[in-house]
Amino acid sequence: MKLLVAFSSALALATAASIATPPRPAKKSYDGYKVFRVAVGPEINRINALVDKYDLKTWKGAPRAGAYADIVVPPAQAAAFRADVADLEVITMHQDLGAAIADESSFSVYAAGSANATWFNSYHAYSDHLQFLRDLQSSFPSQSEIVTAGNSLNGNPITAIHFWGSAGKGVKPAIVLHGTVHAREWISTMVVEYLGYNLLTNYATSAEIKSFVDKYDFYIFPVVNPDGFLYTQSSDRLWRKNRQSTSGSTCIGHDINRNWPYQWSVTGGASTDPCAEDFKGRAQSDAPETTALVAWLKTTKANQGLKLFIDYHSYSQLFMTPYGYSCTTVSAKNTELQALAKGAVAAIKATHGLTYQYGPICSTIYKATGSSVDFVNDVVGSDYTFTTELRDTGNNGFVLPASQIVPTGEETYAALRYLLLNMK
Ligand code: 0X9
Ligand code: ZN
Repeated sequence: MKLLVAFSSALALATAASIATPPRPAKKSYDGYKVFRVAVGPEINRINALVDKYDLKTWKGAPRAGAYADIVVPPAQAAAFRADVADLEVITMHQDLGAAIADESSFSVYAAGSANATWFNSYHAYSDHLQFLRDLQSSFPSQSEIVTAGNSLNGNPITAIHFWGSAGKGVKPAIVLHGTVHAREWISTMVVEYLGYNLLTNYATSAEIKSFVDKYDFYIFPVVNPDGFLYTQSSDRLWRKNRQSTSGSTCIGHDINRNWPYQWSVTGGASTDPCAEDFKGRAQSDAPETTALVAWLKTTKANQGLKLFIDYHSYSQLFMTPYGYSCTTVSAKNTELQALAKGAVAAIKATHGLTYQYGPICSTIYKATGSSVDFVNDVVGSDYTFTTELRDTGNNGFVLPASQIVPTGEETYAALRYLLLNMK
């Protein structure tokens, strides 16, 4: 009865609020949209011309010769585009992107107080992610706390669960796992939560996990770009950046993974166009999310040391090391980092048989300036720094079926476990 009362007054409030608030623009429909993967060879200029002609979005940066271009095509242009690339190797990643999004967005209802493994059977609303973290924390009240690294532009707290082992809070070096920098990379949210959940809930029963949590303090940030993530759920599933405006432009969003204050001015690894998906911002660290995380990481490092930082993204199945800003400069401990990355991808393969490639960001994926990894490696000074691109390699891309959350979590844990066992 109490529940019913609470529900109906919440409904009354919601109704009142909806009368007072102007109508929100409808969520962007991707019904009938196709996603084509085109193998780009010497035809690079032709592919670029088609992207311009039909004003198409690409999922993994601008098309490059020798790589696949994953291209989103609205229904009205699909037949013409397909005919234009009829002589090339083309895979249809999504026959109907809207249908895949609808399927993925059937979130299961989360009842507060029920943080258990069924959480990982579907994707979830942002408010439920916060509730799940609070519930997990209250299941381990003497061993964990909720922390925030500061607020996003729109005032959403950048939230983590922090947990520790037998030595108590804040005395061991930190391990920071960081997801959903890019709003549409939903698998990274779930996987970062999976890693935290696995470590915390198995502490009492697994001697190995106890040894990890006794050795390090874990800070698990499933969503470092909450404004963007909320926007993917309210308005456009494929939004990538934060929700910041730029004077002189009507385009919204700065790419947080091009905004970190280190080697930010290097050219060729980010865009200066506010409308681009990889817009670097007008100045380094001008995104509030970057500023907050920079300060928090520096403080955490000063207080307790920083052993390991991993920034989780999707998709492409890559396990990468510094640097993004240069393809010729390598980290001082590159040999050791490559050996660890090699072991991590072997551990991934041993879990469900999937192949991940590894290597420095710039030579493995593309040049990216102002990325978190370069900053954390060189400026904050983490002992070990990695970033991954999770599943898949191009069947589903950003819209990965919920049935893959648990297996992706399992193989990603295997990689983390390898690092925890082998870092010096
Ligand atoms: O462009 C990026 O920031 C990364 N690819 S993504 O599709 N996830 O946006 C690649 C840059 C490498 N850096 C990290 N993965 N952190
Ligand atoms: Zn990303």
